[in-house]
Amino acid sequence: MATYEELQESIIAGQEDKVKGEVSALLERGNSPMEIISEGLISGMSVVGQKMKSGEMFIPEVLASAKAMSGGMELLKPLIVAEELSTIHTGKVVIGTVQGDLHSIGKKIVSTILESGGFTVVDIGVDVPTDKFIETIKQEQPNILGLSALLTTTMPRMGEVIEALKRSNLRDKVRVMVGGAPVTQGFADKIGADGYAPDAVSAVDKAKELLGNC
Ligand code: B1M
Repeated sequence: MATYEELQESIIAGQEDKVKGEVSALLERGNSPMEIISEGLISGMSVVGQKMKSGEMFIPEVLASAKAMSGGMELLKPLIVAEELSTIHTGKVVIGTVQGDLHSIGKKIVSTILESGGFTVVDIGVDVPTDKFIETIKQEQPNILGLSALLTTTMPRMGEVIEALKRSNLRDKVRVMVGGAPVTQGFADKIGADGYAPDAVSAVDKAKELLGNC
């Protein structure tokens, strides 16, 4: 019988097949998809982060953990969207990780939970140049632009995107929400973002709040 501790261990060990088996077993036992994500997948990944920082884990091992996490998410994503999808169309979000930053996992989780909250999400990936954000906003005309960054070196790109929005006369057409492990409310305020969310669940609340201000 799988436990959250075992699932965390399998994420840390980068064992995708085991992760999938444990996610399936936890689902069969009636655990909720959201709880499996937070108590198993994200908790496991935060241990990976600590081990990466302390030099106990290296890039190839971290990549295996990331792949194992994505494997688990593949099983959970359709369930979350089917289980919690609101029937009310709430708005459109364009989301991406800023240029120079390849971290995709948190952004993908935020996208999934936003979809489950009834938002239409256009995920334009990682390492997204500022011009590409501007071009996509012109094409998609979203209510909200979501920017993710996991590196202290790429966080300043968020401010650059906001400046580019101003230059393109788009700043008053879209609300900007920022997030990612190193991002704070103070940083969001400093660069002139409209909202900050520390995790995926609060990202949905913040997006709904921002939509109310559109
Ligand atoms: Co990287 N990495 N990494 N990494 N990596 C971190 C971020 C780091 C903190 C690890 C550490 O040292 N402890 C560190 C950054 C240090 C810093 O900047 N101060 C780091 C580093 C240094 C690097 C490299 C430079 C390492 C190197 O090459 N020497 C390199 C950079 C590559 C690049 O981007 N150019 C690198 C590479 C990688 C991998 C490719 C190996 C892999 C990414 C794989 C992938 O994403 N496909 C990786 C990983 C996996 C991590 C850690 C271990 C885990 C990140 C993660 O997925 N967390 C990470 C350590 C950590 O964060 N503890 C680390 C799980 C995820 C669910 O959480 O992404 O925070 P998170 O998302 C959350 C919230 O932040 C929030 O909601 C999400 C869900 O709750 N959120 C938003 C995120 N985006 C949001 C947007 C919103 C709202 C909320 O609104 C729009």
